[in-house]
Amino acid sequence: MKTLQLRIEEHINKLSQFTATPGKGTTRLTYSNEDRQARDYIIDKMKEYGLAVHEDGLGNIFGKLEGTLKDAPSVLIGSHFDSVPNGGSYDGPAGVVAGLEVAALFAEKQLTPKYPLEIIALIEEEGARFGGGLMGSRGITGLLSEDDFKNLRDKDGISTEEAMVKIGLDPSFPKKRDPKTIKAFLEMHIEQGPILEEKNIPIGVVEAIVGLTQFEVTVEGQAGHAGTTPMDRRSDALVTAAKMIAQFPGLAIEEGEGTVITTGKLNVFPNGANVIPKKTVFTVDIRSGKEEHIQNVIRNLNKLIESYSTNGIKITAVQQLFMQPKAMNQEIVALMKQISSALETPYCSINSGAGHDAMVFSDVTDVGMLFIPSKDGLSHCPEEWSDSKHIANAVQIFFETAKKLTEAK
Ligand code: HGY
Ligand code: MN
Ligand code: MN
Repeated sequence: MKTLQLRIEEHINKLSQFTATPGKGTTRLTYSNEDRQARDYIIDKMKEYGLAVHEDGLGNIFGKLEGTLKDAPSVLIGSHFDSVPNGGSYDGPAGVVAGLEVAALFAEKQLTPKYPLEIIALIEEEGARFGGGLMGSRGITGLLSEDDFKNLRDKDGISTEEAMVKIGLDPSFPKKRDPKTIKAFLEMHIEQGPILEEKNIPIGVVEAIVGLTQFEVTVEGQAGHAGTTPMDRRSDALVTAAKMIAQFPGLAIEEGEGTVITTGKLNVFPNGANVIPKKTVFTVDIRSGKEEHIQNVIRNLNKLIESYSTNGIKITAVQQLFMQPKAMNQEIVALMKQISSALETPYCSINSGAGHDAMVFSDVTDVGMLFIPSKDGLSHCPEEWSDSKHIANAVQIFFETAKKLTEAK
């Protein structure tokens, strides 16, 4: 059998090939052909490692190792396998691969746990196709209702259900899962920041995950001729958007304590060089370790919207996602620190500035999360890279943690 590190590198390299933008990073949108290819690979590996595989009504993939206890709740280990546009090869897949390799170690050592172990590959964590994000985990925990799921459309107006059927998935399968069937959720993820690399520490034990919210803002004005419309007779949707967006950083800096705000997407309609923009649609992503800062920035965003809704300009904002800051389960945190020490793997505590499926599962079960270093702190770009030996460290810690959690009462 190939060494653990070699298998990890092979999984990451294989999955990185399933992209719509070869040579320009990973673009793997949910329910795309690239999703289908990655899904087939993950399912093959789950079966190779002796897991019973099923997909739910959202397209989340589960690989189960039955325990000796019948109908007992499972310890879930995994992450997401979708990506941002032109992203990296590790954000998400590293955590799915870590889960797969924990299952491989159970198989290699012919271990049958008391409580079942389930490896999970989650869909649409990034929200790059249907907006919002954390869709796979929100569907499992019931935070995303059946109707909300059905009403989602991508930028071409394709619904989630149509897109699922197109790649052979069945949206009629159950989505929400009874929380009593989940004993714990463990997620390994790349840090996506510079801290672990700068400290030269291979493992970060996550203590808490920031709260976050995302809005889609639409500014509507009046299209017109760029040459014949006097400057004092324009309702220019792009100039208005630009004036608002330019003030966003100040809102976050004013809040302080690590509060951040980002406009990552901006579309202009009709997008003609000699046409005054009629409409702009842009996103606002707000995060902080404290919910009060998020609420303050939302209040100030709404004040900006009100103040710019004049002279023929109409502005609407739709909140696509809101998650409060979440603390990880302290017993699992302590257990993973103890195991890291026993394995003589240096670790430190760390908080997450990125959102993760772990923050959704923390509403319904005990959750633990590990980070590994990101080269140059880069993520959400083709330069994203992490060392397979760090992923192997996390696999060993999760393997010991999973043995404890699948044995303990
Ligand atoms: O946006 C995030 O924090 C995550 O990458 N979805
Ligand atoms: Mn991401
Ligand atoms: Mn991620």
